[in-house]
Amino acid sequence: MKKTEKKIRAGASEVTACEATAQMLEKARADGVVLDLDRGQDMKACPIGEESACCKHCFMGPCRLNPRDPYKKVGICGATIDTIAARNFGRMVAAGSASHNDHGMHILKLFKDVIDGKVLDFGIKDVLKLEQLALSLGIDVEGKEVQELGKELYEELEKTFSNVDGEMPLTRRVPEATLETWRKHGVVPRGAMLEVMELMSRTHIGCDQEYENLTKQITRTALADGWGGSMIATELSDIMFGSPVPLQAEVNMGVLKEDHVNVIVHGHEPAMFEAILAGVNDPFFIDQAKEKGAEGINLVGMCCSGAEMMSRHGIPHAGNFGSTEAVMVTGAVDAMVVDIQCIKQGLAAVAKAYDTHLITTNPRCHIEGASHVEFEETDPRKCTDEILIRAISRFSTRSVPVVIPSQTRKGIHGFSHEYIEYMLGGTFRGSYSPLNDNIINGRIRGVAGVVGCTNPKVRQDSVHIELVKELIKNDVLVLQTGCSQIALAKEGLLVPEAAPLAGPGLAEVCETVGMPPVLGLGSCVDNTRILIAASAMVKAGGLGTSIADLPAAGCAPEWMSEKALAIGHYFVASGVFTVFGIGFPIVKDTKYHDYLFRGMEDLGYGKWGMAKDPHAIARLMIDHIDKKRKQLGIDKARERTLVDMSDRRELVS
Ligand code: SF4
Ligand code: MSK
Repeated sequence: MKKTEKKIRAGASEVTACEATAQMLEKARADGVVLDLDRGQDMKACPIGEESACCKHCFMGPCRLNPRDPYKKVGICGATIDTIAARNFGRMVAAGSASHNDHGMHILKLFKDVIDGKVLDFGIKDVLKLEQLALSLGIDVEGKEVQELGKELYEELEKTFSNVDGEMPLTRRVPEATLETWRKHGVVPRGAMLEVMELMSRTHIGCDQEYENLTKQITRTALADGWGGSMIATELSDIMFGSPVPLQAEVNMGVLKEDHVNVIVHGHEPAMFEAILAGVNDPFFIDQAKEKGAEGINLVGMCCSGAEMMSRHGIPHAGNFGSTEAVMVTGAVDAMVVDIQCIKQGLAAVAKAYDTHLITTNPRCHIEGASHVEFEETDPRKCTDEILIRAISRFSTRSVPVVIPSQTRKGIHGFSHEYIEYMLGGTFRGSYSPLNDNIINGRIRGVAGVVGCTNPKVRQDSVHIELVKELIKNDVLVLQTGCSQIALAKEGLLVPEAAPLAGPGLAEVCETVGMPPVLGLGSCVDNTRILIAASAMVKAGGLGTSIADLPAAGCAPEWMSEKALAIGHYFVASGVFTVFGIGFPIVKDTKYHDYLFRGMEDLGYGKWGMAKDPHAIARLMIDHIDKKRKQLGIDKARERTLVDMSDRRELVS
């Protein structure tokens, strides 16, 4: 018997709330294969590292401070717990911001190549959005052809990464009062490369050792993510591949088909997924698959690549971050194709155990044990055709039993911020005013963004699900992205029929408009859609002058990545109370903890919060929303009124 098999582990349904994943975890255990969900139980996190009470920024250390008595001693260089915590937090934000900016910069490069005619397989699908984005940056669009306008837009957006002074272009979309707060504190981001570089430099031994000053650069670096690289990734992907509009898609492992060649795409960048979509619809490959005895080719997404393609094209989705290893236990995955971010190295061993092709495609992300087929935008089909050839070949020689869980759920996905505006305001006067009106009159209590990862430290999906149910029950409209959106989609909440689960006010609005109480906006990089929606709410009027005034809150209840921390901090810096579940990598009862969890709000930003239990998280968020309602003087407006026909007409007109 293997050593790993002796371990006493929790039952599969205690590890995950996803029945399909639990079924595959049990099968993996029976097969003697160890998945991430079990490795998560086996790994005991270092408590000192978990709370950032250690520093390894130089080789005099590593230095460990006592998290129970954090002011008892300092590092060899004299660094205090506040300096160490701020530096560690800052480096996590730097890494997260770098990831999104790297993603955004590659999308911008692709956009340039499309405009210059160097890449011919992609084009400009949403010309209206191209013009709107240009206009929002002060570019005159009158009489300009797409190519000319695209070149001007590229030159402006390129400053997002290369600026060494001034203000990042997309900060022009920030509500004036929020921008003024940033200017007052000197945190308006300049260029993303500079911000990440400066943060890494300032966190070096013997540099910035004052936590408030360090936090300024941490804030600027996070804002360079949300209002920089991430926003560029979302906006230009919409322009090139089409802006999402609501459409129906199926979620969970039951989307796999035993009699089809199953190809899963997992990662974050849309280009490779778009190219493979063209390939699977090519009659040549369909015939090839049929020749090998398959009924066809079944293209499926996972994680954030999947969330993006589901929102844009209705491609089925097999599961979120916590299910990417488990899905291969089905034996039905003929190829898992990956690009960048959130791709566990453990996939390689599981792929080997189930005779699945694990194929990396991006020069920035190879994995030991996977095969690599490089994706080039100038010749995308070279890579994706090779993937299909391998997947079809594996189908015809499947050597492991196929067991596919039956679970699937239909949901409505693809609520871009433009569509939310249209849905609420109508064709001729798209506006966020009806949303604001419903917040002011109390039918909707406030808005919450519930986003982020899954983490084997808690039962997969369970905190997302309980939290969102509690929020909508209390009339809070929930916007979702990333792996959280998939958790709720699997639970069946992304349908208009879920309206009765909402409180009476929110349910009334959902039924009138025909929308779900939980709106799925896309991948984790698409959190910027929430920033734009929040800015539009401020601009629509009646809810204050800055994002910090809105009755809104955010949460990543099962977060795990540095990207999530960067996202959290750009929401805090933009004015949003942001609660993280799981834990927070800062020692409690320190000056630095107090600064992030209270002091930042006094400066006009949002603030951080932390709670593990979903009901405790909901309480924190709802209390904050109620506090903001009170400050706005709309706390008296939550009396229930019956909606008559003229009210309904007003809501939908
Ligand atoms: Fe220790 Fe200071 Fe070096 Fe950190 S930078 S490892 S606290 S001596
Ligand atoms: S993939 S960052 S696990 S949301 Fe965007 Fe999911 Fe979190 Fe990765």
